[in-house]
Amino acid sequence: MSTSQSVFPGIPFVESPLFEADPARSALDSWEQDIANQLNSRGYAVLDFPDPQVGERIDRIRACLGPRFGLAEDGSGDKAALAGSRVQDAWQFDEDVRAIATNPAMLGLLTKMYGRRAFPFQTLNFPVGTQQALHTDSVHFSSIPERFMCGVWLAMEDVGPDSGPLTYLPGSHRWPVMSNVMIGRRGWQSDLKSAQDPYADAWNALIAATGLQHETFQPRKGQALIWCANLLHGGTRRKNRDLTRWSQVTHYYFDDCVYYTPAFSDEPLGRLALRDIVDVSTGLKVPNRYIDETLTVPRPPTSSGPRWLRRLRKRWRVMFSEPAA
Ligand SMILES: O=C(O)CCC(=O)C(=O)O
Ligand SMILES: [Fe+2]
Repeated sequence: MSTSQSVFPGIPFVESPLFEADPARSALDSWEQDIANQLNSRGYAVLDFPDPQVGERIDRIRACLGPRFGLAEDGSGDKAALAGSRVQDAWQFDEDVRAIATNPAMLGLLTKMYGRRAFPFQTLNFPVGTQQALHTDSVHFSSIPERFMCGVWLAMEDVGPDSGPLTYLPGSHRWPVMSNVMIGRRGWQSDLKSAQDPYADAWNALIAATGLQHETFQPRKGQALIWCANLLHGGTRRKNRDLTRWSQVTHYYFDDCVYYTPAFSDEPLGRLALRDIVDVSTGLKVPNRYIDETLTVPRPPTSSGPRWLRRLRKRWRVMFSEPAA
């Protein structure tokens, strides 16, 4: 075990304040050291996806998913109409999506980088640029302890400047993790179009104050980028809407954490919008755990269903969720 992990088991190895001085770094091979240094200093790392068959897998995935987006076998079709398109969790029916998400070299690498076992819990396949506003994945997929989450973005074709490449702010991963507490907002049972919306003003203020500059990722097919949970990133404008920008994003969590969505939580009051997480590698649910205890925190009820059920839920809400007087 590294010094950093024995002193700070609740901080990912590559994000630890002890990272630079940690003798455990010398136990990493040079590929791992390079990636660890990139993650630590910039909040992302670029690498060739560690699978010799990745090119063929990509071709098969595009052939399988293309028709869902109205694209013909030769790739022709109305790309402009694909704004916002994605397939979530195609790993459930596509063996190649699953193989990329569960790539053993990637799992081994992430496990070393974070100091806990990594597991994939979600895949997203995009046929075109997302144009998604700048955000951190932390506000979608938070954890306690914080930062035990990362994304791996795989280029499923060469990406040029006009198809809306991925963008990010190197160094922004070192900012405090955005929370409702910081921006003075109540989250529990709030209604939002997107879990990232409440934090946009705060991120914009940080960008203006720090002057951090955007970079874009214009990779070759088969290159990948790992981003830390708190790295600010998004999709740039699709300057040419006839271009595709096929990609797979796999989101990873790490063992023995609480997995929740901060936008719908009030952490100090113990109200956590817990996530039901499934490990893509095993297809099994992963329990929410804090140190050596499994959590059974009440969840926000939904407002659908018959009247008797809604009444029951309301009573349940009053019993478990109202602030103590
Ligand atoms: O591919 C992109 O443009 C961004 C995707 C993203 O932010 C995510 O999946 O977390
Ligand atoms: Fe993201």
